[in-house]
Amino acid sequence: MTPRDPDCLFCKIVAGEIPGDVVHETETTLAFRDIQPQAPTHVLVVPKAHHPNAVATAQADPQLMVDVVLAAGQVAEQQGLVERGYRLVSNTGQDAQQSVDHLHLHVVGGRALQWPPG
Ligand code: D5M
Repeated sequence: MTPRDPDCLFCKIVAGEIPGDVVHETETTLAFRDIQPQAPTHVLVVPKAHHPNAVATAQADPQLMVDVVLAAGQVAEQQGLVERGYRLVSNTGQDAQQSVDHLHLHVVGGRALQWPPG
């Protein structure tokens, strides 16, 4: 059975209990637009199963982490980001300002991005 946290915002979007602007779906992942976009294209790719962050996902289910990264690549392709490039970001923990404890890869692109991040 897919692990789920009943209090988790992204579990609720995966379950269809909260609306999401879904742009891509696979058997194990869902991708939807970020409600606070930081660039012309800003999509979040999540595993349908609840895992708190990227490392925890890779430890619990390595193939699932691969699925999430491959889905992010498909989103980048679908959104026309591949030619000019894009950023994959996974914030982990307090100092990184992770606000939802369910792994999400930010797929950010559509403009020239700054480095380093804040
Ligand atoms: O990123 C968490 C991201 O989740 C942040 O960029 C806002 C976004 N967010 C919050 N609620 C929603 C809903 N309901 N739909 C879509 N996007 C949402 P973090 O890396 O944890 O700071």
